[in-house]
Amino acid sequence: MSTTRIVRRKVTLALAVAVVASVMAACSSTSVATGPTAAATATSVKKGLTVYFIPKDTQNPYEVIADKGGQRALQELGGKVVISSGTSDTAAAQIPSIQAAIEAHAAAIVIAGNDPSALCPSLNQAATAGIKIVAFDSDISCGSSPSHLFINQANIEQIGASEVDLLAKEIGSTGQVAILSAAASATNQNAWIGYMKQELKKYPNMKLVTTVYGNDDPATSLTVLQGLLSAYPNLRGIISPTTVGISTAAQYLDTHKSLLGQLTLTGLGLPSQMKSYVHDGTVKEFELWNPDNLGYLAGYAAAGLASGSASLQSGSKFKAGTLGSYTVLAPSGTTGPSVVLGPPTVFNIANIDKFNF
Ligand code: RAM
Repeated sequence: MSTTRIVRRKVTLALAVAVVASVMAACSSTSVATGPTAAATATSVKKGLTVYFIPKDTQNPYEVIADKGGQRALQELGGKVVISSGTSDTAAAQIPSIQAAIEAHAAAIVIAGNDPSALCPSLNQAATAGIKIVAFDSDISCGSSPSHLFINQANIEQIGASEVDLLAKEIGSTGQVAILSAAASATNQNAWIGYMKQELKKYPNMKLVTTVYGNDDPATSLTVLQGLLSAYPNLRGIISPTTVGISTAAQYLDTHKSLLGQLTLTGLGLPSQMKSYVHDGTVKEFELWNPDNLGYLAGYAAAGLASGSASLQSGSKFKAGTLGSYTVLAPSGTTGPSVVLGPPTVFNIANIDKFNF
């Protein structure tokens, strides 16, 4: 029998066992709440939990820092994290990691969605096998199948609007601007871009000419950046709402300083990657949150959901170690139950040396 078939049989068996177990649990007790909006039933987190962290890819330094935060959380809780993903930002590259989590009988999956809907069937399979689903960084949009908690880095509208405001301030609210994004299917970038477009309405003299996609790959980001610069020689500003895009663009501008007389770059960046460009004047201001804290919060949320000490119910609270207590927000728009880490920080020459991520 081929390996694939053995694996498939194992998964089917595991799913059947999980379904029987959940039916038995539902039948044997009426006091245990099992629905997606069930209130928290336990007061502490179980030890020995395995949480699969599935980042957008395993090579993006931002995702690596976020996963380390998750490992820190599970270490504190007496559990462990398995980091698994592909090397390109596609849903297809993440699906084998979801299957691996199912086979390993993980307690929870924490995933950064490379696509809002393409991951839903696999995640549904995981949820049916009893695995709790948490999205972080980039949300999934699966309706109620499976239900999940989104750990949001910061208010979506605020991120989008503030990036436009930062650029407007630097270019006197005038001229052609462009966006250098990550993958075209990335939920987080697309949500922020939606709010950037709304905010741009406040600046009638700033014109968004195009959005290009570097797939969070430095080489692709550089290629699309060069294409952008040759197609729009009068471009005044670039917003790159991705740490990979902004660092690639900053590196390019650093070696093509003549462009700086006309072109301003801002967006979302890691202070560690951007420090030298701020010091030499290539970039003035950009923003971000602490990705390590994002992963840590997601780790606590996943462990809490798997233990029954956290729930998806609006207004319910759970403890996230040194970060303190967090409250689950009610679904709003296309976002289901979520938790927000906190407001982003704007970095510039005055504060950039204070940050180590
Ligand atoms: C990149 C990724 C990630 C995003 C950050 C700001 O590293 O696209 O999803 O949150 O940038």
